[in-house]
Amino acid sequence: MSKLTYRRRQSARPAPHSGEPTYGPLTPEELQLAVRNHSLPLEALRYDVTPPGLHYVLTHFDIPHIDTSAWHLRIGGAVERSLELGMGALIRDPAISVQVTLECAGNGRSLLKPRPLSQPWTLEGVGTAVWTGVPLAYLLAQVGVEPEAVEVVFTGVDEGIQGGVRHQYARSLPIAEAMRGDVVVAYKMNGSELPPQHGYPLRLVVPGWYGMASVKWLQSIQVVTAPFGGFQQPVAYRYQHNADDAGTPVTRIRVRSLMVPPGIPDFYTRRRHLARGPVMLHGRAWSGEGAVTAVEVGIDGKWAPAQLEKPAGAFAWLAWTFPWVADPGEHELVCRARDATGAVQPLEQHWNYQGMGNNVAHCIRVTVE
Ligand SMILES: Nc1nc2c(c(=O)[nH]1)N[C@H]1C(S)=C(S)[C@@H](COP(=O)(O)O)O[C@H]1N2
Ligand SMILES: [Mo]
Repeated sequence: MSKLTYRRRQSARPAPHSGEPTYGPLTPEELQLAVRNHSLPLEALRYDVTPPGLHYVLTHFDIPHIDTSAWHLRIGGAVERSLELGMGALIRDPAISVQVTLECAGNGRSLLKPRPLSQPWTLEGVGTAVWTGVPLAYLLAQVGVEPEAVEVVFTGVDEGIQGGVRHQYARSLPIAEAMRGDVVVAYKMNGSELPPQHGYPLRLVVPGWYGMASVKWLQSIQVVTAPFGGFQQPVAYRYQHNADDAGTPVTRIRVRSLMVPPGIPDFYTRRRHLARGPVMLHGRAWSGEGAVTAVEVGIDGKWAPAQLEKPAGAFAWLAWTFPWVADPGEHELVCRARDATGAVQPLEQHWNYQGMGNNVAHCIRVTVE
C-alpha cells in the first residue's frame, strides 16, 4: 500500500475492516476469524481467574514465533536516555501482579443489525487473568520522559494488512494513563510465562481499557510529542455513526455482566434445560469506568438485586449470585449491572459503525421441566 493511498484512506475514513455492515448469514471470512479467535465458554465465568486456555483470544494478524535470545524491548523517543532490555534484565526489575478483566471492544458485534464485518463475537470476548511484570511507570522513570511528551506508543512484532494498510500492530496511551501505577509490562499470566497467543514473551496490560490497548508481543515503547497516527488509532477503534464520521476513540470498558447458563444445554441450539425447584444463579460483572455498584436479575421481566462479592482488584470482575425457584415452563433470565458513574447496561444493543463497546444486558432462555 503506497503512502498516497494510505493518506487518501485516512481522510475518507474507510471501513477499517471489510466493507459495509451487512445482514444475513455469517460470511466464510467471519467464520475463519471466529475459529482463530475464541471466546470464553460462559461456564468458565465460575473461575475467579480464568485458566489460560479458556481466556478469550483476539489476534489481528498471525501469532509471531519469537526467539527470546534474539529479542529485545526498545524504549526510546522523547526520553533522556534510550534503553534496550532483554528478558534477563526485565525479570530483575521490580515486579507487580495485577488481576485484570480484559474484554474485546468488539464484544457483541455479531448481534448487531446490520452487522459490521469483522471478528463476529457474541457476548463472550472476555476473561480475567493475573498479569505479572514490570510497572510501565518504572520503565518510563528509568528512561526519563521529556516534558513535551504527549503519548507513549507500543508496537508489537506482528505485522499484517488491515483496511488496505500494511502495519505492525501498534497503539498509544496518553502520558497520564501510561504513568498510572497499575499499567504493567507483563511476562507472566497466572504465574506462568505468557502463552504464545497471549503475547509471549512480553505484553502490555492496561487495566480498565478495552483489550486493544494491551499490546501483545511488545517490541518497542516510544515516547512521542504528537498524537500517534497509526492505523489502529485514528481509523480503527472509533465510535462512528458511519464510514465518513471521524468518531470518538474507544477507551475504557463499559459496565457489563454475564451469567453462567443454568442447567444443561442442547448441543446445537445451546438452549438451556433444567429441573424445577430452587437454583442458584451465578455470574460476573465488571466496568473499566468505576466500581460495579449493583447487578439486577430480571426473571420474565421482574427485576430484583443480586448479591455481590468483592472483586480481587479495581479492574477485575466480581462474582454475583441470585437465588431463583424455577417453576415449569419457558423463562427469560436477564442480568444487567450498574457502575459508580451511574451507567447501566442497556436492554438493547447500541449500534455503531464498527460495532464497538456494546454492553447489552445478557439474556438466557430456559425450559424448566
Ligand atoms: N500485538 C498485538 N496486540 C494485540 C492485538 C493484536 O492483534 N496484536 N489484539 C488486541 C486486541 S483487539 C485485544 S481484544 C487483546 C486480546 O488479548 P488476549 O488475546 O490476550 O485476550 O489484545 C490486543 N493486543
Ligand atoms: Mo479486541
